[in-house]
Amino acid sequence: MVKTEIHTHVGIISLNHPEKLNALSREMVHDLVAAFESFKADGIRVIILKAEPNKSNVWSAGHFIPDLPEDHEDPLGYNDPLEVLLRSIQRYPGPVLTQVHGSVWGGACDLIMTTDISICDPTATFAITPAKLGVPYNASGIGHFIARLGTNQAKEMFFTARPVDAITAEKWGIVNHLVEEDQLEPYTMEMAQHITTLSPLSIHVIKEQFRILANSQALSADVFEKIEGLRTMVWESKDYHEGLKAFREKRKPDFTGE
Ligand code: YXS
Repeated sequence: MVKTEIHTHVGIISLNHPEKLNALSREMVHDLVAAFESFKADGIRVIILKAEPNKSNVWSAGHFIPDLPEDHEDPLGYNDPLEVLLRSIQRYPGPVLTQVHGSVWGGACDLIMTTDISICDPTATFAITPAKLGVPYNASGIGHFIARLGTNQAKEMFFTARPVDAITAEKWGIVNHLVEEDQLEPYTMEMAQHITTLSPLSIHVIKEQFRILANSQALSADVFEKIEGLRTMVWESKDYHEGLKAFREKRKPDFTGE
């Protein structure tokens, strides 16, 4: 479900499941994590993550919704495949760049927030959608958005679940650069190749410090348990089941807040 290529010290990973709009299924995430591991073993210094085109012009549709559990289980727990992928991006010893053409949804938007540098073209949009499905988003994920955007914009994205267009995404800092469609690939590759000429050890250690500093806000056990209690209430709710059922039945959900 992914394609990989290597150009000297740059590794390219492309999401490649057009039939399901590159939704992040268990299988796709497994292949992605394996690609990161293999690039790490080969000493690849910079990774570009991109997506093969599809008819809907979707970069990724986010979590593969049929994988979300319906049996009283945390849908975004520590061992959820997407969470495992986000940690492998954060711990990759070199920068992970995303090259975005098309719309980005839900968990894939969290993935963009977790990568190191993002570049998009005017077709890109970004939406974070738990409120459309009744999903209790997790604290680490909300933290990724606050870190990248600040609280005001992060709240707007979560509370409206509306796609943010490419111009706004650049203004808000979701992406570092918005470039013309025909420049997306060369611009991203030039930046990646430039980074490979710099000290990989220095960059690795700086990236690790960014990761540690971003997680340096300690939560007390009490606060952590409170957050988990609140989230449990949501995934055990009627709304969560209604959100998943409505997706299966291809209709709008009818949420009651129960
Ligand atoms: O009916 P078939 O078999 O052809 O499959 C359809 C869709 O069911 C499938 N598909 C997905 N399958 C699993 N998980 C998904 N997230 C997903 N999205 C799409 O792909 C086939 C083509 O989709 P279709 O016919 O709807 O294409 P379209 O061009 O009419 O519409 C494109 C979209 C992206 C607007 C539409 O597919 C859509 O709204 N997809 C869901 C986007 C979304 O809300 N993603 C969030 C996933 S949940 C998640 O990431 C977190 C848990 S959270 O929400 O908390 O952030």
